[in-house]
Amino acid sequence: MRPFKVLLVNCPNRMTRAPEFFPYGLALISKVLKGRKVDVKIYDLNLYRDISGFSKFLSHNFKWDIIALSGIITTYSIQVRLAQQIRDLVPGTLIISGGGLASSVPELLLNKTEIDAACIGEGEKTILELVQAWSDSRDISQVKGIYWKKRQTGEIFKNESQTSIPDLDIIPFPDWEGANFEKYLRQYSSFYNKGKKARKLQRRGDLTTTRGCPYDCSFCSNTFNRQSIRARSVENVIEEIKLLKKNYSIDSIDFLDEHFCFSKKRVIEFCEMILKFKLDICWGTATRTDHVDKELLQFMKKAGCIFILFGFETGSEKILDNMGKKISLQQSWEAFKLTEESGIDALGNLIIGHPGENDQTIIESLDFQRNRYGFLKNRYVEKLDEPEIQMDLQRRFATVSYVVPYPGSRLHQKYKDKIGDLEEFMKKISLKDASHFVVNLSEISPVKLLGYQQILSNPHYWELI
Ligand code: B12
Ligand code: SF4
Repeated sequence: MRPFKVLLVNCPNRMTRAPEFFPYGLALISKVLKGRKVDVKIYDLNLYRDISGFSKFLSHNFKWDIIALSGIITTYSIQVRLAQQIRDLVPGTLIISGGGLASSVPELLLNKTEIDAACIGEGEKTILELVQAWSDSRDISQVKGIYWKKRQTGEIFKNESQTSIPDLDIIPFPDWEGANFEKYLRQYSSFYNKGKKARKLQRRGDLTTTRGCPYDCSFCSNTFNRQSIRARSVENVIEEIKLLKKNYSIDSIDFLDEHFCFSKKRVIEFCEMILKFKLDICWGTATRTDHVDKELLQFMKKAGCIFILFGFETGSEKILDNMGKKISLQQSWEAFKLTEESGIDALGNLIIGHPGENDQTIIESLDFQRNRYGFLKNRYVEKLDEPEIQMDLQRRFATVSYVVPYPGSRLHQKYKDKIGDLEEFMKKISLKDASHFVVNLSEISPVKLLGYQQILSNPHYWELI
């Protein structure tokens, strides 16, 4: 009997920037399948960005039992197109989709595309159940964690939810080889906009150490769980880093967690292990401003941390509150100051256009930008003539985006009337990031909001007004 064959396709998520991120989630799916002796291939369309190349590939390689698309919320249009191509070229195959898009709009995907099943959330258990069912009896009605469609009638079914994996350490390390890790390292693994120190690093590995987040910010469309968080053991993470260093000579890591510092004790333990094993690695991560303090930051700095990405979001207390961020402006400021004073770059995004946003709240965000900029200028005062420092400062304030009510977020639920037709909305956000204005939820006119975005993201203007 020939082995069961699965093709995993990484869908392009944006065209405006190079494919900087290794498809970590898909590489995990590949690894668990290989563990069951499934014949797996990853076709990384995000890396190659060549749709006609994909159809050529399919016409020559058509014996797939399952073809699985993977992509975040911005891959709707591309998944529609790919699913049609697959159906035309390989009519008998089961087409499934997993990742952020499938988790957020499963019914739309099944209604409007040739996709047969949408997998919700964490995929390691679901994909194994699906493969097992499809190879045994071709009946997927008992597979947990999916929505699926009866092709003949178009009827859509929602199966029982999948249970989450309580112990993340049982998940194997990603299929680096199958997912072109070396190619990402050679071509795309700099920290593009993460500060001067970071840009010098050459071989960045991406990994996650937690899943989920215990908070519930209005705009967040978390693929795992909001309200709970699970973490890998520090030993398990260190093991992965050691392997990445040994096999791929990485010099840096981007921890893609949403809230890396949720437990101070765990982060300190992690830093101690990095030092104990002399891993000599630079790294950066993301966390909330209310979970860092001086002691923790000192540990992090010593262990090689060079930047932390905070979700500052706004300089307005009222908007922080509206977002349900559960953070005060004072906490944002303190986190920024303490982080910079510890020698770690405190990076962070602002989001404008949230419900309740008005001229006054924008001015408050401008003040927040100005204060942070002023603080940094004072710190770098002796080097301010250096063009690299100037550019670095400019870049650090450029990440001001618009709030987008992505499906899966509380904002999406609440503002369905403003969003209008879901499919049209999904097309509008396809391949775009949140620097693209799609719907106005604020009290400001769209034209003014577009202007405010320009002003807030460019320190040059602040001196003029
Ligand atoms: C790296 C990253 C990116 C990368 C690309 C990631 C990628 N792989 O394509 C970049 C920087 C491009 C990016 C951009 C954006 N991102 Co982003 N990003 C992340 C981040 C930090 C890490 C992703 C990751 O590796 N996760 C870890 C792995 C293990 O999880 P995973 O990839 O989701 O995979 C699991 C499941 O989804 C599932 N799965 C995945 N594929 C498949 C396939 C099959 C067949 C099956 C069965 C299962 C399955 O199983 C995997 C293992 O359990 C996450 C936050 C997070 N920590 O997850 C946000 C996140 C994915 N991003 C998000 C958002 C909103 C965006 C933006 C749209 C927002 C913005 N500010 O502009 C932009 C879009 C810009 C654009 N057009 O691309 C949301 C996702 C929303 C959604 N529902 O899809 C997240 C969850 C952040 C959040 N909390 O809101 N992002
Ligand atoms: S925005 Fe960040 S803190 Fe808020 S729910 Fe999402 S991941 Fe958690």
